[in-house]
Amino acid sequence: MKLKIAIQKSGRLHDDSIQLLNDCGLKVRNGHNQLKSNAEDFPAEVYFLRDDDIPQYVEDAVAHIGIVGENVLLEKGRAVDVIEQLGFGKCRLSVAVKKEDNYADVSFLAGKRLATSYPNLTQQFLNENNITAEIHEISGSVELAPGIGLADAVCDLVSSGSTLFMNGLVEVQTVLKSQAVLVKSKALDADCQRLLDQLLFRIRAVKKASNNKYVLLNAPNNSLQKIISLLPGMKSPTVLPLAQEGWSSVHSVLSEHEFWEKIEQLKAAGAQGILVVPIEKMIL
Ligand code: PRT
Ligand code: ZN
Repeated sequence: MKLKIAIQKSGRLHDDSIQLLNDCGLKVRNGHNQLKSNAEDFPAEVYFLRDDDIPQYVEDAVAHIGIVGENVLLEKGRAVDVIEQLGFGKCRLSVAVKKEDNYADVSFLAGKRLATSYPNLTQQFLNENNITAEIHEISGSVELAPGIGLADAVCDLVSSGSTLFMNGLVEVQTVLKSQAVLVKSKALDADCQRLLDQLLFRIRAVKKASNNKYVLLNAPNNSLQKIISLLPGMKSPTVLPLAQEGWSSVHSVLSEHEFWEKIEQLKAAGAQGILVVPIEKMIL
């Protein structure tokens, strides 16, 4: 009995997918020249596929679970369950027009030709806005379409925005925000579900750790209370006396989003020698 996991064979999600599985203790050999590979140290088999095919493999339970972008998942409309957002592969599906166009609102798109690799999501967006426009489905280099007269606008994936910029386009409307997600087949038997639960426990511990930092600092004892109040820690901070009289070492965990603000406050409260260390796994 093995948990069958579908990931992208090559492309933008491949490395992060392999990394996540490795961080969860599933050693997976790189699959550039193979269709599947056995994981070491966990009863799992990894399938390397085009990302477009992953939703269907999971719907059909050929793969029990998969890692795929929400953009692909929603475009394909397959019946699978999303179980976890994975925090990588972040991008947005956006409408972009030529920079010289006077775009005021979505009504600009009425009667225009829109090039996209996401015809379903684009059509849905147009419907929601009561706009009738022509959709030209193209599979790659969508951003070139307006420049060669194939379309008036595009609906394409954007991350940094530099591809649009280089092609004289400006992003005017976000259709969807996307990131990689873990999906599962609706038809998992009890054995698969048990393996999935084990893997999910590990994924959550890895995710939690990557959102947190371990912080060590030195504090003068007279500002210890103030510093402790700034650091919640998992239960409460660890405080150890330093060899030097009147000083303590304080250890705690800080979440990524409050990190910089707290560091400023800690310095202002008299903390010195602040060390910040990555956490590998975090189990609460
Ligand atoms: O071969 P296969 O079919 O598996 O791969 P693919 O070529 O279809 O997909 P791939 O590897 O390009 O992307 C896989 C997934 O990564 C996408 O489905 C998204 O979920 C996610 N992702 C995140 C992105 C981007 N960011 C992204 N920037 N996918 C594509 N892009 C492209 C975009 O299409 C445009 O051409 O990058 C360009 C824009 O990037 P910026 O940084 O210039 O804005
Ligand atoms: Zn693809």
